Amino acid sequence: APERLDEGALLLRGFATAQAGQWIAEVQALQAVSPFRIMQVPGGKSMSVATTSCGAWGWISDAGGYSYSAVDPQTGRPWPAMPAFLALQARAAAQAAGYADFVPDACLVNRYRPGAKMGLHRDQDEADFAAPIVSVSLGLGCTFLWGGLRRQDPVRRIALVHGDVLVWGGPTRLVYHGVGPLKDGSHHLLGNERWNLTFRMAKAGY
Ligand code: MD3
Ligand code: FE
Repeated sequence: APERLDEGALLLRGFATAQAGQWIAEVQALQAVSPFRIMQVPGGKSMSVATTSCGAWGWISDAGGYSYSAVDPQTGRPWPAMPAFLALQARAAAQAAGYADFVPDACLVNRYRPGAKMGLHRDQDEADFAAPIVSVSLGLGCTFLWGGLRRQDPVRRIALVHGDVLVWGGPTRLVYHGVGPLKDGSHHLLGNERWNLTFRMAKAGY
């Protein structure tokens, strides 16, 4: 049964474990077309996490800021379409958390190697905050940092492992969150990496 973390935030432990092989194969196929790359953030620094996307819209960052783009700036081509398996699984996870009819138009994939981290931030580049975000963890576990609606709010630490799926919506959709530095380790499917997929409604209405 989903674990309720807060109003609108549910943790589905192990939701992706049984079919992890297919999750990983889908990401491998995607990154063969639109490879993982390190983006620059406004201010000029590089992210420590490598990213790619699939679906109608992909998340990008450059010196000018964050946005969603229909074209992969590295290939000059549209992002790969969202595989049916991924769209279906994201929809099923949202459904299990109480959000019916989730049809994501973007899936951002983050690749962490030891030391990679993600600082506290909010996801606010999407058009419609009524839609939830579904996040899937694969490979090495991590410490997920979960704050509040204000940057200075206290931060909870939640251990996420391979196969865990989080669904964020409602009052928690705009919380500050991040990921602590990845510890070195060895996962039987992904070696020293952690992959995170976040399914979003970037543009379409919900
Ligand atoms: C809560 N990714 O890609 S996933 C991101 O593990 C991102 O790679 C992290 O934060 C990762 O933007 C955390 C969990 C997550 C994702 C999006 C959220 C939690 C969220 C959006 C709103 C609230
Ligand atoms: Fe985020």
